[in-house]
Amino acid sequence: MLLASLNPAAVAAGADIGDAVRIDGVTLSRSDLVGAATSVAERVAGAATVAVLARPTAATVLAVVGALIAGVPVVPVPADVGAAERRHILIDSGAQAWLGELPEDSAGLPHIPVRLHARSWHRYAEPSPDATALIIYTSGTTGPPKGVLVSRRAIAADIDMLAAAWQWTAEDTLVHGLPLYHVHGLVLGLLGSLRIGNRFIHTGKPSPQNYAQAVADGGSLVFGVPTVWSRIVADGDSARAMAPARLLVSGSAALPVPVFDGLADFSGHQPVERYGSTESLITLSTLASGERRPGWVGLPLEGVVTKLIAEDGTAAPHDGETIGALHVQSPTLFDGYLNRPDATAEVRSADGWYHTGDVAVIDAAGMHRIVGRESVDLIKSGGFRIGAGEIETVLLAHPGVSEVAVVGAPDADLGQRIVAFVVGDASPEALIEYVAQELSVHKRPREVRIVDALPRNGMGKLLKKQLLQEF
Ligand code: MCA
Ligand code: AMP
Repeated sequence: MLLASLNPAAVAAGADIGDAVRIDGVTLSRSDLVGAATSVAERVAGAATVAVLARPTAATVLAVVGALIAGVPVVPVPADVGAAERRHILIDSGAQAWLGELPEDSAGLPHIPVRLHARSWHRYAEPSPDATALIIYTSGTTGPPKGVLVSRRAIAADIDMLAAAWQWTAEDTLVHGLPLYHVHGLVLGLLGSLRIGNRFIHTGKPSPQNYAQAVADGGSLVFGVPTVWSRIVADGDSARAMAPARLLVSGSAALPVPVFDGLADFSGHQPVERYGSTESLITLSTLASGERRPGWVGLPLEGVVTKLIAEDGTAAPHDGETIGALHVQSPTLFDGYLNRPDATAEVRSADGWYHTGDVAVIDAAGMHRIVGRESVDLIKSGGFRIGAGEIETVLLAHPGVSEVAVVGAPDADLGQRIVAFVVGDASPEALIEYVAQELSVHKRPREVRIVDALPRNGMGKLLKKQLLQEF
């Protein structure tokens, strides 16, 4: 069973350990979760796909769990989504209704509300492990985001692999304040807790103070993106407040070495770092019982195989120095991009290898270090994956823009920050707001530079590396 701790028979027999989920001021026991989510399942059963506006609330938790009980694929929609991106996600996914919260603009879809106090004790058969659990939209280098088909089998396998690597058990209390529309917060944080059976605390905003409070409340397994950890270290007191936790885990982007060292100094815990993607789920991690090496993301999880392909197409040696393109094989791989067999074929080979787009080195002991991305057009900002192309397309539709180039500039807080170089006569503030309104708030450029011309080569191709040299 995917959400093993919500087994109705066990819950009815009293395996209810009190507060299973704490989120947005609401506390749900396992019995509350099973009863209310099964009531959601009754209202949603039979739908082909539903969209969930994934704000960190109890309604979102019940919507996702209810749809999973009924075997209906969920499209988590970013809480801060703008008009154009919402339109794209709804049309591309074919979502038939909004389940849970209704956004300001429902785009004409029917609404299935979630009632926190409704209860049903109907027993649903467990859907096939091959069934799609989630369709998660994620950015490529160009074009609008693609819907990644994530199966129930992949989710279950990933959580089990991570439980072994992190010694994660029902005795833990997992803490995070991340979005519930991406793998990190939703699959690992929420669904992981509901599979393993540990308590789950969502902190709301992932501020250093909220993390410190959640650990004081018993948090033992703490998840964050590097920006969250970096702010905790900068705060000092909050970093010291991590001491009673069992394991601090960082992922979604590279954890800077000074942040690793700061956490170790203040809290006494060297963080575990792990690596993955929406398409592959988490495939590499350092171990609760093993070496944690600053700047390195660890070993393949049980069942994962990796290979490094050098520029000449041969296998790169595992000498800790030779750089190659990272490919992974894993029971956790996605089932393709929805409606995009072309894009799927570009990254997934017939024999089951996923081409990650990341460049890495591997040492003789099998430890992996991520060196960077193959393309400058895939940006990671605050742990969010953002395509330069999608932002350029939107900005080009603005009447005040005639040419644009978007880059990810190095940023001490966000890892990379989005900077748009624009030829045109619009104000930077207006363009930033335009992207926030059309795509999503977290994709807005943090900086717009109005320039006379963009650097191009003789063929007219943009020279982004030249733009990046300005930083
Ligand atoms: C600013 N704000 C605006 C605007 N500008 N609101 C509307 N329109 C605008 N133009 C508001 C925001 O809504 C927010 O308000 C406040 O300003 C702060 O926004 P911002 O500066 O963007 O947020 P931040 O505090 O800098 O965010 C940092 C963060 C965030 C919390 C670390 O980047 C984050 O949550 N990152 C996690 C991403 C993640 O989970 N990635 C996992 C992908 P208010 O605060 O009032 O709402 S999965 C993955 O990568 C793989 C599988 C893996 O390995 O995990
Ligand atoms: P996403 O699809 O949003 O999950 O983003 C996946 C990408 O995030 C990967 O392909 C990497 O580029 C990056 N990433 C995730 N975890 C790490 C990590 N620990 N270190 C460096 N990059 C990471």
